[in-house]
Amino acid sequence: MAWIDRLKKGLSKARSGFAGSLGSILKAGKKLSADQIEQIEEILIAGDVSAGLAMELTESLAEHSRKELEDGGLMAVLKQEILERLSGCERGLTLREDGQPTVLVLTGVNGSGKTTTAAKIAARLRERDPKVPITFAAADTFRAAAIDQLAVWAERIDVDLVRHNIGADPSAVVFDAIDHAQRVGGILIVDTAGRLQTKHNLMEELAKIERTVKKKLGRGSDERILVLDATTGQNGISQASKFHEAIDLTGIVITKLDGTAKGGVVLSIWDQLHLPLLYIGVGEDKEDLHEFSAEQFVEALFEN
Ligand SMILES: Nc1nc2c(ncn2[C@@H]2O[C@H](COP(=O)(O)OP(=O)(O)O)[C@@H](O)[C@H]2O)c(=O)[nH]1
Ligand SMILES: [Mg+2]
Repeated sequence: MAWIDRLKKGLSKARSGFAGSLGSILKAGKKLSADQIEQIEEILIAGDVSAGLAMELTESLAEHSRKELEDGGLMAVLKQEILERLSGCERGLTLREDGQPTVLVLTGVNGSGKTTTAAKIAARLRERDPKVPITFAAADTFRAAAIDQLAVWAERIDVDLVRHNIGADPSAVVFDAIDHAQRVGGILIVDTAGRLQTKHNLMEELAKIERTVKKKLGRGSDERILVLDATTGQNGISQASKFHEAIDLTGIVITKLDGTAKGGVVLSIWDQLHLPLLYIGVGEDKEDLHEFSAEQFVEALFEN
């Protein structure tokens, strides 16, 4: 299935929920009543669009609705506004070209989709260049199942895996994984743990991983990516701020957009944090992750 079709399928809940509610008010380009204007703002906020941005979008629609518009004119205004708001948020993954290994660190709370995303990114990179060596570092040493899950993916996609035993220091895994990546070259993807409270604070653990990268390579990791579950909405945004404060994130992956009737989190993240959206996930298959395109997103979200 082509990506645009997967995306449309993945966004079907959001399309009939959030986007559908907006569409039914905005259709036909009629002038908006005060009630409808209020309703639009409520739908945007309920759809995980942050309050300030919802107000701005609503004001713009109200202003346009006072003008003479063709059928569907307001819908076009909304799409255009959203595209403008998302401008700058697309960015491709940083891949080094100086012969040193590229280091990507995936972070996020438990269950957000880190391990699956590590696998999907590896599969995407493989597709792009089948010859590039890829290594996984199993730095979620908290549960044996977490290491095994990554091992299964490593075998399926045919990438190298550096693992230690359960309970090992995640930084020690990263240390060895960098050694390996320096030997074979290519890309190192570090899968980390997500539990927030244990004997070691997660943020300290992530900071230590970063120090290990710096010590080994004389520079930081190339990407520190937050993997965010779209169904956590505004809560996810405050999570993102915490991770950002702790480890200076470089980008975001939003997963599980197929599981939400909203979708506004995509707008809110960029609006509030200005962190680029590298990929979005719309399902559990390895083909269900793709580089983010604002235009495709808006098209898939609002298509009738
Ligand atoms: N529906 C859906 N499920 C996803 C997506 N990404 C990950 N998952 C599922 O979310 C669950 C947790 O993922 P996992 O990668 O283990 O999360 P981790 O704890 O952050 O490593 C798994 O069942 C994944 O298959 C997505 O985009 N859509
Ligand atoms: Mg995991």
